[in-house]
Formats: sequence, structure tokens, C-alpha cells
Amino acid sequence: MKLMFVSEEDRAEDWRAELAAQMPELEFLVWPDDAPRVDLASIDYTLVWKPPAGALQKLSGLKYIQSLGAGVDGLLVDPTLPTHLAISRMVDRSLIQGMTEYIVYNVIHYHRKMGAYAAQQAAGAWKALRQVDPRTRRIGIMGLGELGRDAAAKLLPLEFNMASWSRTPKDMAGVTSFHGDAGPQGFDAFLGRTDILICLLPLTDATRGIINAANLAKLPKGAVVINCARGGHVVDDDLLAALDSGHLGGACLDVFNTEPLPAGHSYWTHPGVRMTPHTASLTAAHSAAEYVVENIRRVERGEAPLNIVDLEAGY
Ligand code: OXD
Repeated sequence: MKLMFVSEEDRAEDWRAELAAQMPELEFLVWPDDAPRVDLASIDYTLVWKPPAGALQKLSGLKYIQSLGAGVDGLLVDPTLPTHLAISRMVDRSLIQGMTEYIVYNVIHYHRKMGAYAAQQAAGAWKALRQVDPRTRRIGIMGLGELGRDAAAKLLPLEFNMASWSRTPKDMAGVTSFHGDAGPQGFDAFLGRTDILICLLPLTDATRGIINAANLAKLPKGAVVINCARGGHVVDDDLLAALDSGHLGGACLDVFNTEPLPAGHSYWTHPGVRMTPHTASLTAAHSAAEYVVENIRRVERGEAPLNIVDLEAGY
């Protein structure tokens, strides 16, 4: 059995070591270096993150496609993607845990006004700021999949006022569910009650640019945005305008329309922006290899891999 690792990120050696330990019968190859020396049609499996367009089409013997990321938008943009194959999203304990850490950390940063205290320290000011009861702090998570649920589950014991918004109704104890566009449980109502907005949505035609001027205006004054989904969810000029006008109290951004974020982009220096380089949570081979091996074993037994992407929905 052969697996071709196709990823712009340089983490092939971690995966080689983990897969060799857990599935020694699997030959591990890396795109593009190993491509010229193998019959590409003989490759059974692939592990991919943002593959170059056309690469997967060349692997004509693939049995399914394993995404290295939870989000698969970087795969679906390839017009030559072999769509007859099942694509499995990455669902991994450490990926979920990392995202939850990032969200909890940043929620508490804003909730406890740590940015304001940092500014006071820089100015040599000793001043207590009003402490807000978490039960009145309204957190809104867009997207209640595996990542959103875990973050909500870890925020609930801190007694935040939790809500979620998704395309279809979702049930989670302690979390008020909003869904769809209109009505008392729709998107506008969700935005109107949200002080800390967390975006965990998949990037699809329906969600691209969802963090735009019209929707930001529906948030209460002083609300903050935490985007750890995709840069394409945000209309950058609208977000910057909402920060500059003071309507938005801050933005924590892990993902960007162009990555790496170009030098000179306003986000680098804007006082209202805190940013990380798409590292809110990284798929770690030591933990996720188990999931990949399980999927390969399932496919070898003639079963479907876990967490297959719905191509129509885009996630
Ligand atoms: C992912 C990511 O989709 O890291 O997993 O962005």
C-alpha cells in the first residue's frame, strides 16, 4: 500500500514517523519529490492540505482522500478534484483541544479586559475596571460542529451566556440555538445578542464574506470578533471600518484572506487587532495518525471512511 503526502506545509517527516510506527506496511511518499519515481496510478491513499491544483487528479488509483485539515475549502477549489472519491475531514482530539484552548483563552482575554489593562500598564495607570458577570457576557459561536461543541462545552462551566448559530437547528444543553436567516431564532437575532462572536463556520459560497458591514452593524456596540475559521469569512475593509468607528471593540484573527498576511496590511499594526499566523490549532501527527490509520483500515475492509464531506454543502 502506498500513501502520497501532498501538503504545502512542511510536516511530512512527523507523519512519516507516526504512520511507519502504526502502519509499517504503508509506503510513505511525498509530493512532489517522490512523484517522478513512482507510478502515480499505484498510489492508494493521500493525506492533503491545500494541494496544488491537478495533483490529486494524477493519483488515479486513490481509494479516498484524507484531508489534513478540519476545513476542506482548500481542496474543493481545485476544479479537477476527483469528486467521485469520498473526502474525509480531519476530526482529531488534539485539533479540537487546541481550538478550544485558543477560544477559551481569547474569550477570557476580552471578558477580563486584558487589552485595556495592557494599555493601562503601558501608560503607568493603576485603575480597576468593572468586572462583568460571565452570566451577562453573551458569547455567540457560529458553527456548532465538533469544534464549536467542544469550545461551548468548556465555556459553559465558566457560566457564560452561550448561544450558537448554524444553518440548521442544533441542540446542545445550555446553549441557545439560533439557525437560518430570519425570525426570532435567526441570524439577526443571534448577532443582536452577541458580545463575543466566534466564527468556526466552514467556508462555503453561503458563508463567504459573512462578517461584513451589514452584519457587524447588528452586533451590540463594543462587541468583539474572534475568527478562527477562514479569512474568506471576513470582508477586511468592513471589519477595519467597524474597528475604526469604535462600533467593534476588538478583533482576534487567526486566518486571513491572503496567507501569509502581506507586509504592510493594516491588521499587522491596528491597535484593535490581535493576530496569530493560522495556528489556532494545528493537526498533530502524533495524535491524528490514529484517525488516518483507522480510516485506511476501514477502506481496506470495504467500509466508508469516517466524516465524509458533503460536496453539495461544501463541508
Ligand atoms: C483546519 C485548519 O482546517 O487548520 O484544520 O485550518
